[in-house]
Amino acid sequence: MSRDRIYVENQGALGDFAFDAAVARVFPDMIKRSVPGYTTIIPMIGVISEHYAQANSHLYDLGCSLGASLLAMRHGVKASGCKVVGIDNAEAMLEQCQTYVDQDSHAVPVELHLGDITQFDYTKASVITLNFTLQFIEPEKRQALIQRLYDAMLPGGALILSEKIRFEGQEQSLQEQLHWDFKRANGYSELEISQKRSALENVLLPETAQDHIDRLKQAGFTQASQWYQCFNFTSFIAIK
Ligand code: GEK
Repeated sequence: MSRDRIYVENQGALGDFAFDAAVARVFPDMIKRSVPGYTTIIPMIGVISEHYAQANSHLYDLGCSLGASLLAMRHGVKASGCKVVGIDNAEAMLEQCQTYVDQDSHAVPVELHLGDITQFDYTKASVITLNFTLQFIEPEKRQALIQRLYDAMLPGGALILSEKIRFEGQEQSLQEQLHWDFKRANGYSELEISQKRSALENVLLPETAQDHIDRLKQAGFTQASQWYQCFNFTSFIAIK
């Protein structure tokens, strides 16, 4: 696995973070060393998929990147006649994802689509995963996307939503500091941490856990709760 060295050197004027070829090359290392809990969440997406997949339904992974959550879903599914669909709008990421899918021999079919998750035509969904993807969507488009997903979901279906979150008051700085400690413990320098932070500033827009729960309830989900949290990274499950 190639090591993430993207922000090792001083970059001067920093552009916004983008999921380009350089990121695709190091992405597994980057996300593992940057997102507390990622290595726990991925296998649990498999467990949740097994529980909620319904026969002859679709399982969607929105913002599938290189396919970690997608392949966990594929291996979790035990119901018959299911298809796993991955969508991402970053060409370099999806190309690499296709390579990993091709190397993964498994009976459950996988379909990959290059496109915008806010425009996709979802149908017959029993499990939908947004594993650290909604945070990259413009906030004013988030409610419409969640509504679109709810409407395409079968009764009893599950939405898995993992996000970086922000907190009210002093807890924000406490959790943020612990996140940076996590990154230091994983070998990132102060320069790497601060440059990555600046690059993500206009691109990754976190909300509070309550904002997410309220949005899920507003869309119609009868149950919406956090099933996992590590510092300022969390995962929700919502049931239709
Ligand atoms: C994992 N789920 O490894 N349409 C489609 N894709 C998008 C859009 C959009 N509008 N906006 C962002 N993306 C993965 C990790 S990464 C999270 C997901 C991270 C895609 C973007 O191209 C990227 O691949 C993904 O969402 C977010 O479990 O890097 O922190």
